[in-house]
Amino acid sequence: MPSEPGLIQVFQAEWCPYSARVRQRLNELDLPFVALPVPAAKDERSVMQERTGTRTIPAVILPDATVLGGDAAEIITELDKRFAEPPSAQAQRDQLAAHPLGRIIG
Ligand SMILES: N[C@@H](CCC(=O)N[C@@H](CS)C(=O)NCC(=O)O)C(=O)O
Repeated sequence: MPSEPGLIQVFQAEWCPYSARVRQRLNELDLPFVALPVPAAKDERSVMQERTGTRTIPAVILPDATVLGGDAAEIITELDKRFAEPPSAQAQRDQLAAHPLGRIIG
């Protein structure tokens, strides 16, 4: 699994709606990130465990090595403390709401 110390790293999976919430917020905040796939089976997430201290996705490592874990809502709260929302964020939410295949997560 690659390490990208200069970028925000997100341990996540496409099938995980909590991961989608965090990726959505990172996009709204206009923050580039690396999405790191994890095995579907929790007991196979040993690399994630070593790097973040947890096997529950999503978990985020910031460029300063801070690990954000816990509930997706808690991760988003911590992101919002650190990064200001740009004006473009609302336009992204509007696009999602207007999209015929759009969905509301969480
Ligand atoms: N309460 C957590 C739930 C996260 C969660 O259930 N993640 C699942 C995948 S969608 C997982 O990693 N489960 C393994 C585990 O039991 O920790 C949140 O709000 O983010």
